[in-house]
Amino acid sequence: MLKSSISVSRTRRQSNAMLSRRRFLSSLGISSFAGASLQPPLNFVFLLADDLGWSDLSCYGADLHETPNLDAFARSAVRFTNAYAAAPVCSPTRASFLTGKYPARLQMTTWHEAAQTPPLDKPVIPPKVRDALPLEEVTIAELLRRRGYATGHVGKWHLGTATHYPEAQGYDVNVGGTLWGAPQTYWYPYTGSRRYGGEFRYVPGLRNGRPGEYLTDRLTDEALEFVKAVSNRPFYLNLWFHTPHTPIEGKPAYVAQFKEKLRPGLHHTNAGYAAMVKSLDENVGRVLRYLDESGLADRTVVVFASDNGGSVGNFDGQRNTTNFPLRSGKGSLYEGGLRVPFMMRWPGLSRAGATCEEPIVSNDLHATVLGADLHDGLNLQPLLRDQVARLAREELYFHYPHYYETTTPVSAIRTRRWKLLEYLEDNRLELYDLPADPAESNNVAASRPEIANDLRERLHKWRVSVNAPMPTSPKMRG
Ligand SMILES: [Ca+2]
Repeated sequence: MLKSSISVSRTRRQSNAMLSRRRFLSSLGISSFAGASLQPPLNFVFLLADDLGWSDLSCYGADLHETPNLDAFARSAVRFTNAYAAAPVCSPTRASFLTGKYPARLQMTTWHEAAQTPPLDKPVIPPKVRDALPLEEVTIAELLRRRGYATGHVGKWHLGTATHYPEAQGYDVNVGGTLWGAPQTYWYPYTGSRRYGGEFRYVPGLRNGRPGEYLTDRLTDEALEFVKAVSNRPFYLNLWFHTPHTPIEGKPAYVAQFKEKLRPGLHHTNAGYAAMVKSLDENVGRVLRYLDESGLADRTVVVFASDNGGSVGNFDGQRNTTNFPLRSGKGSLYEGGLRVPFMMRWPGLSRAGATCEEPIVSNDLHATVLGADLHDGLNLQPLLRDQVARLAREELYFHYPHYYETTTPVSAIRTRRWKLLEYLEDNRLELYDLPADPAESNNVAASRPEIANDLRERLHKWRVSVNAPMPTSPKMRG
């Protein structure tokens, strides 16, 4: 898996040997790991927010926002403080959650709409990359369905056009999953055009609604209907909210509530965004309450996460959010673009109210559900049991060879202490001592060249090993 330049302990070598055996058996279609983690079968509920920033929840330090249900969930779950999205934008992180692979290995490094149309007027030309998750990739849904699970997807998908919708990737049920990364509007009937380009957008499966109905509420209604219909057997549900992605449209009463609360000195200043976060929180609360009241909570794993850092761009003239104290936001490989809320509650395994500082990445979810290290992901179950345990992994890698309003093409490597960014227009390096400088404000690449060079070498080796798509020079055009 992730090769480390640091020598591995005997225990790690043994665990790697076990891993190889598992991989070998799994390549034969034999699962040596099915028994321990899935007997009796646990249900899985994966709640994913869209563009929710690292400090957008009260339990992660938000000041304006109010998230009592997610804060209560944190007290019943393990809360990760160094959890990373594999990419700073939507589609690649979603692909990494489902497959356990780095987006660079999947050749899916930017979102669906941007993948095939790189700009040609920049210092380097970003690569054309895959705009859909290949059907031959094995998703969590496909693996669990083979084990008899009912599988459902509700909400944002953004992993390809109709031939690559959830139904083609192992989900029995798909409500609302399409090629689009954002709804036209959060208000019923959720249709229209122009806001995100010319095409007419809608949310399939939600036609029979009521005027005044709000998308975040409706998706939860649909998710609970799915659970009620299938809970006599093991089930796996994705409830992938659009919230709080643009358009920034909160319920008016909540917007008014947060406008009242605004005062000088707050980091979060967008009442509409705060209203959307409140709706997200309420709906997570509805799901958790249903699991409690129906008796399912004791045999249901619940994961809450976001797909990339908070958006620091503007909508209707107002900044969406801040990832304070982290630098930058969505699109960037600084911490604000990558670090996300991530909480997991595993009955019989996780310690309620614990905090875990070990760096983890979205790739790890796939391995964790299976209970075995696989592809680019590690099984996090040992961390749920013991929050000061360490994973047998010395570094995480990120690769975004594209432009965004917050970045130029860039790759990064993060060890427990250091983070190196290599900007691909001119190969310039930035090195940060993360524990001492979590805001990435003091670039020490020039004063610590030995660290910078070692990390650059490891980053380059990794890029070659996964065949990472790279930008090209305009001189090479044509
Ligand atoms: Ca997103």
